[in-house]
Amino acid sequence: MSEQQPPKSPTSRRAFLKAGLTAGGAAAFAPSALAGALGGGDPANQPPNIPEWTRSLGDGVAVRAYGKPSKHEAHVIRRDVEWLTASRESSVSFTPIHELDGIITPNGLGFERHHSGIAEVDPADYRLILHGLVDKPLIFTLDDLKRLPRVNRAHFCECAANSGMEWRGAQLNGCQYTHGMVHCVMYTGVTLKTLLGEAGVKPNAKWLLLEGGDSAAMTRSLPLQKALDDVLIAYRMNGEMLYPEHGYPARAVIPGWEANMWVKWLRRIEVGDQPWHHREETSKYTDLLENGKARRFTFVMDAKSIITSPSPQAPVNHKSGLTVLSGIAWSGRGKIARVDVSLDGGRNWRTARIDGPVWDKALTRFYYEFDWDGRELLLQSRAMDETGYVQPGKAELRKIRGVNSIYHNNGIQTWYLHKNGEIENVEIS
Ligand SMILES: Nc1nc2c(c(=O)[nH]1)N[C@H]1C(S)=C(S)[C@@H](COP(=O)(O)O)O[C@H]1N2
Ligand SMILES: [Mo]
Repeated sequence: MSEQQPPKSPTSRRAFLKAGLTAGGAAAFAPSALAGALGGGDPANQPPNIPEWTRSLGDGVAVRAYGKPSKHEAHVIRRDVEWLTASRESSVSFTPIHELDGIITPNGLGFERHHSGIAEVDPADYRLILHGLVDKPLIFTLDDLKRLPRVNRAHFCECAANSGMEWRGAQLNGCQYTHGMVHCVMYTGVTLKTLLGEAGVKPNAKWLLLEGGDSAAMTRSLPLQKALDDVLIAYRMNGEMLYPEHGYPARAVIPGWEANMWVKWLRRIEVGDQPWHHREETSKYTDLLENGKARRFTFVMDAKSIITSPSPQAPVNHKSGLTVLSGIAWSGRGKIARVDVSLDGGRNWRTARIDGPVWDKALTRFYYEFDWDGRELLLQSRAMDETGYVQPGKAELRKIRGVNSIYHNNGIQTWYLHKNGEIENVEIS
């Protein structure tokens, strides 16, 4: 083992800190420089006292062979809505987006949507069949997939039903429920173009069928053009193998398109010359318009954004002063170009600060820091993508699409910030 620098002794470190702070002026020792901060906790663990955790030895390395968050973060979990299909036949959970920052969703927190529960696939028995209008039908093992050239890409995955309960008006008090059917993960896998290249696609091929290995045998039709553009067959998420609930050992990643097409536990790809007919309950995701007609082939997820904090589950816990507003924006048509924020229900807009990577068809993080005077506010965010598309207001959206839809609601969300810091889901006209 190589020699490491000995850790600085607590005394010298404390002396250093003290020197640093005094240099900044005595005021640095005030409980908090930020007006209105409430603090809290147990004074026995706070300066100048020595806290409990400094007095005794902690766990060694062997105790946590696989790490997990602090016990104080145990509330940061996926949640479901009881009246909403929480059965084994059809279930959905929501990402706690109000508790996350940056753009990557941790592997244990991404929303789940299953039509027949989680298939527990044995990787040794995993096979992916590629057949139909190809020169050479092929069967890939998981090891075969791993031997082909790999790519790494972060993309958001949004269920078309995200925000669906809000079409008719403000319903659910928390962005986990109104907007939590989205996650953003760094996938590792092989491009579908590479797989199709191995098999050789016949000239009359136009559509692909993707089929899952769960008992729903979920199938979706995918245009060949999209398949050759940017679709991945992914087996890793954020560096780890896919988790079972996200399709272990392999799933389709269809960047920017509705999550229903991202077939999990992918077992078969058939190449054909037209779209297939699908069963209503798994794969139709059709939008009903006011006149009873339906929108078909609404694959792309339009630009959308949401303020994740403050939000109903993440209230403001100071009375006034410096306040950080933060949220996520995304577009199925490319990169996010700009995000605007309003504090007065859309009368005035200011440009938010984007921080972190701005990637194609991925979540993008924005911030807006402001000095809150303690008065009631109506918070909104509005995303713009690189095609020039601007996220519409809910009224604007209903004018075109009516209120019969469940899917593809990308309207602007309003949060009502009360004087006591609490936030409410509201709609304003
Ligand atoms: N095989 C299979 N793939 C599936 C589904 C399913 O039930 N079975 N659900 C789809 C739907 S409707 C959504 S929203 C996404 C959810 O992906 P996630 O569970 O990884 O978040 O998976 C899609 N792929
Ligand atoms: Mo979905």
